[in-house]
Amino acid sequence: MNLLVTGAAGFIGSAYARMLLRSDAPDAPQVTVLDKLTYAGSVSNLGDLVGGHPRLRFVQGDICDAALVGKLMTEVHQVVHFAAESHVDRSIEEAGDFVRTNVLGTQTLLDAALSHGVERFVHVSTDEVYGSIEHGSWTEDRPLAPNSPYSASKAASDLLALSYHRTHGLDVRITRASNTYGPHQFPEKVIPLFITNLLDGEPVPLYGDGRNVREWLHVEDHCRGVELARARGRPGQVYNLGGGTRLTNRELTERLLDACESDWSMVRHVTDRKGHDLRYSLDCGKARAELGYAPRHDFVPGLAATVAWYRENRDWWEPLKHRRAANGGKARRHRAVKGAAVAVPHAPRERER
Ligand code: NAD
Ligand code: TDX
Repeated sequence: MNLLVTGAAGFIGSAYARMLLRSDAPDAPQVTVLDKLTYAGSVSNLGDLVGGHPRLRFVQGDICDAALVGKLMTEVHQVVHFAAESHVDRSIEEAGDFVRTNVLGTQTLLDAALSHGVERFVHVSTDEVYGSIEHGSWTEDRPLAPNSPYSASKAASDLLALSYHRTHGLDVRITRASNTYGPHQFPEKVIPLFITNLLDGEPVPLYGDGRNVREWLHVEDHCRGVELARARGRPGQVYNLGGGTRLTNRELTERLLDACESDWSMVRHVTDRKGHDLRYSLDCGKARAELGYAPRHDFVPGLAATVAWYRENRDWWEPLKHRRAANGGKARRHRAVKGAAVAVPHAPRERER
């Protein structure tokens, strides 16, 4: 079987491709990676596999390029679609690339999959499409109510994918996973940003009052969930993939400070993200019952291993961070705190403990 994996030079897609390529099962797929190599993508995330693995082909290109996508679809049986603009703060600063890649790119892939008779299309989405939930957890039938340009563009792509199932009968399956962490995550998302700042002795920017809650999922569990949806899911269905560990950003920060042998003097309370969602929480009963999905990584050892990976892989993240700093203001109005994307830092409040 030939599988097209989009966005597999990024954080989660590369972990998914590595997982598939580790397998020595006789029916393990041939993997074609299509990735534009934006700021968030790097061939190094695939290690030595590019050019060195007999079942991997890497194609640099844009999912909006209909001619390229059409050609690739003639060569594959199934698609797993990770490629996206993925960082909320960037979408608040400038939404154009989000609409282009996440909406138009997904539609370009769906059209090509349909016209070339691709048998299965897994669309990788996010819990953020549901909006924000103060109490309880979302099931898959919740109406979508996204709040950021990022999540609105993902919701649009989910609905397009479902429309290709309902209108054309294309076998589309959607996963909606919670906040994902692990090695190879670009140091703009909160966990790798805070770890790398702390390892450099730099302060970390905590948005607002830090009471926003996120549900954390290890990247390997995310990838297993996507693979289960591909292999065992049903056409036209949506599957929530949660990690089960729900923490306020203050609680998360506390754990990261401990893991990096640091303290609250390194925390800067900065102006809140615009439209900041208060809480995400997924009900994963459907994925558990239908797919046999359950996360395997506990958060405490998962986070410790992630911190260890960033400690040991400065060569990977230092150039990314310096490039980001050199690019400067596009995604940041203030640079007093590294990574304070749209927030205006102010003096730290009194030490918190
Ligand atoms: P990422 O930003 O690390 O990687 C995105 C990849 O897509 C990069 O390699 C980039 O080069 C590529 N890409 C971007 N635009 C492209 C285009 N036009 N054509 C081809 N390739 C392009 O993202 P990630 O965190 O790995 O997220 C992967 C998917 O999972 C996304 O669809 C995201 O919405 C979803 N998701 C992410 C999380 C999370 O916490 N990171 C949680 C739930 C769902
Ligand atoms: O510097 C920061 N300070 C801070 O307090 C950053 C970057 C974030 N935060 C807060 C905002 C959020 O409440 O931490 C929380 C997590 O922020 P991000 O890492 O930016 O993730 P989030 O906005 O929750 O979105 C992520 O999860 C769902 C991914 O980026 C999305 O791609 C995914 O769909």
